[in-house]
Amino acid sequence: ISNKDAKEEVAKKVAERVKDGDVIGVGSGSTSFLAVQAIAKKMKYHHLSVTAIPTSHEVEVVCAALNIPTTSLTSQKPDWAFDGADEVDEQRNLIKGRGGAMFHEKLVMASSPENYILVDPSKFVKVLGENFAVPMEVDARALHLVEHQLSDFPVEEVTLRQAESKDGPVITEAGNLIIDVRFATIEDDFETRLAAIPGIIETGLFMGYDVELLTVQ
Ligand code: DER
Repeated sequence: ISNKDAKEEVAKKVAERVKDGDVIGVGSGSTSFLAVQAIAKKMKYHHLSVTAIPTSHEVEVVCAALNIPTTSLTSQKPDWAFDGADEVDEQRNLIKGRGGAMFHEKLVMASSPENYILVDPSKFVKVLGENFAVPMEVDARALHLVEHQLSDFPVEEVTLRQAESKDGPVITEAGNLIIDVRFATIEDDFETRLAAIPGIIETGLFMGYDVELLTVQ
């Protein structure tokens, strides 16, 4: 099965879970995008009323284009949520943030009683960090402080994420920078230890969350 077909399959699985009246946290990234399309189709076909809590401007625009009403965590919490991931290990720890939305994504995941992670087989790893660096949203004023405090970790490389169609670094929706940090190993307490460093707004480590994986073999 191709990766694209696998993503389509997984997107359909999450649309099957939609019930009338649901408030759903919607992740960012290409797999979540396919799921939103599948949900919009089901809403139209079955005349369901669903409200989305988007995790980025990108997915907010997609919901608007598909006539899915949106709300925000400021107004209400989701009944359930779905999102993609860059890596999933055997304990269902995740690396997320390739798309740079992990700050808002983690807020939605932490606010949701049920979380479905949509993953095609390419996302499974034996050990976190095999394929992806860990993205971190950092206040620009803390860049040097954070880099200094990261020396207490087994860091192999720290890269400031540069924008593609704009000179200079990526600026997140919250107005911060993103560094991509490659670790030699990732221990279970890294998410909490990194969160304690002043200036790290959020990391792409999602460890120990009670998530249900939706995948296809
Ligand atoms: O950036 C993110 O956190 C996305 O959810 C990412 O982890 C998965 O994106 P994909 O579905 O395009 O692989």
